Parts: sequence; structure tokens; C-alpha cells
Amino acid sequence: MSDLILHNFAISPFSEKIRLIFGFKQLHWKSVTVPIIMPKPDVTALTGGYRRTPLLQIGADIYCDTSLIAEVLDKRSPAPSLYPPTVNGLARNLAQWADSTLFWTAIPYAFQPAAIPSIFGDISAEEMQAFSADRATMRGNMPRSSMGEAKGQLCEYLRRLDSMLESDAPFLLGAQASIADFSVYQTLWLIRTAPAINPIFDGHPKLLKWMDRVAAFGHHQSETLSSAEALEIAKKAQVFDMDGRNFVDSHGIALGEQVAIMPTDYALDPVVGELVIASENELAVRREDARAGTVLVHFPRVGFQMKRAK
Ligand SMILES: N[C@@H](CCC(=O)N[C@@H](CS)C(=O)NCC(=O)O)C(=O)O
Repeated sequence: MSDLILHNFAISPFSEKIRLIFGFKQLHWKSVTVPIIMPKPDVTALTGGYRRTPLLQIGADIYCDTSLIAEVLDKRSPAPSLYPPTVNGLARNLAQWADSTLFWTAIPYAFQPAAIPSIFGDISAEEMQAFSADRATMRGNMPRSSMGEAKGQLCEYLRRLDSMLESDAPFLLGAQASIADFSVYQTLWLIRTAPAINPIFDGHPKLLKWMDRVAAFGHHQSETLSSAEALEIAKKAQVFDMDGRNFVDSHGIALGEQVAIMPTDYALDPVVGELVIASENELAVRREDARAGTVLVHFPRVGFQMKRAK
């Protein structure tokens, strides 16, 4: 089987989710560190424009968005499952809430000046300015909460999450961990790393113990890889992950047509290519890149939009 290559950076919460899933499933992986801000030429060579972090690369298959990456890892290594059958739908919906609402509620709270040194380490004022400008461009018109709103809402979400652990079950949805635990954890992890803001967890000992439990999965074993090596692997790969999907037409667009796919919320960079997968929950395009060769770029349906390319 081809190696699992995660394109990620250390302080990325969405990357932390996938790193912990490697630990949960005891999967060996290779780590490519990507730049925190644009430009990211080696990322966009693989994706054709999508810039968000992380990406999973398996040969010349590039999987965007952690909800799809989690599915791919679960298919590759089904036990323990991220989607225990009794809570499958609930776990997926709770994970989606955490990846969107909880994450974007926590971000203004986490990025307050007192927390910056613990989150970013030794960052200069210029670098911080460049980071803020990059993320402002990436967010575009997406509304941003004030600190007061963010803090108040986050406190309420923490109370709700804490109450889910009242029965003393080890994980949010019961005895088994699920995708919901990893999605909720990643955002709270960012806050917990910063002593100036982590007193927000005071009064939630069960939540803190649950966080320790999720953190204990660890990241399993990884080796570092350069982005140049990752591009070379994509270029040499001969096999593509295309089989076993039904064609589900919800757009009136046939396989083989040129399409543009992009997120529905932020970082709206379109990826253009030939539509090769349109299944119940996945879309993928084939595209050519001078450095990466022929690649298949995969997206989940949820959270992405597709149009016929002009
Ligand atoms: N829904 C996406 C969200 C990914 C996301 O927003 N990641 C952040 C980093 S934690 C990001 O892309 N930031 C901008 C960047 O890395 O360029 C997913 O699940 O992968």
C-alpha cells in the first residue's frame, strides 16, 4: 500500500485532528510541513488551488478536508471505527458542528494578544501581521464574532459538552471514541495550549479528563518528508483511487466534463479539472500539473460547491 502523507503544520488544529486519528488507528505516516500562510506553491501544485490545511496524499490521490480524510483513513484501517454504527449519523453531524461553528467561535477567543506567544512561539510583530492579513483575505466576507460574543458562546458550548460527559462515559457519544471526539478536541486543544486563556476550562474537570483521554491516542509513528519528495511521489504514481463509487448526478454535470470545485465557506479558491468521481459523498477531478504530473483531487460533497468550468 502507498504511504500516507499528511501535508500539515504544527499549530494547525485540523491537522492535530488527523494526527490523533493516526494514533487512534496506529497508522504509520509521513509528514510534510506546509507554510502557514500563502504562497504555498508545492501545496497548490498538488491541489490546483485549494490552500487549506491539512491535505492527505496517497500517491497521486490528494484528499482535501478532514471530513473526507477521516473517511479515507477509516476505509484503509476499519478498526477501531471512527463511525461506530450506533452513533454513526450523530457522530458525523456533531463533528460537522465542531469543525464549523465551534471552531469559528473559538478562533477570535484563541487569537487574543495574551495567547499569541503560547500559540505561535517566537513570532515577530511583522510575521503576526502577515498571518492576520493572510487569514483576513482567506475569510473574505465571512462574519467574525467579537471577543465578547466568542467568549460567551464558547463558555456555553463548553457547558453543553461537559454535560455530555455527565454519565461518566469515556467519550462524547459513549463507550467508544468517534469522529466527534476528534473534531471537538482539535479546537479545544488550541485553547488549552495557552495558559493565558485556558482557565476557561476551570469548572469542567470531566471535559479536561476527556481531553487527556483523546490526547493519549498520540500521533503514532511518523517520518518527515520534503514537499519536493512528495511531488516526486505524486508524479511517479500510476494508480488512482477511482473504483467502487456510484455516479450520483445532482448537478446535471456528466463525468468527463470540466468543472470547478471550491469550498462553500472560506478560502474560495476553485480547483479546475475533469470530473471523475461524483458519488453520494465525494467529488473528484483529474488535473495535470507540470511538477506533480496527473493527480486526482478529492473533496467531500458536504461543504463544497461544483460548477461547470467556463
Ligand atoms: N473544513 C476544513 C478546514 C481546514 C482549515 O480551515 N484549516 C486551517 C488550518 S487549521 C486552514 O486551512 N488555514 C489556512 C491555511 O492553512 O492556509 C477541513 O476540515 O480540513
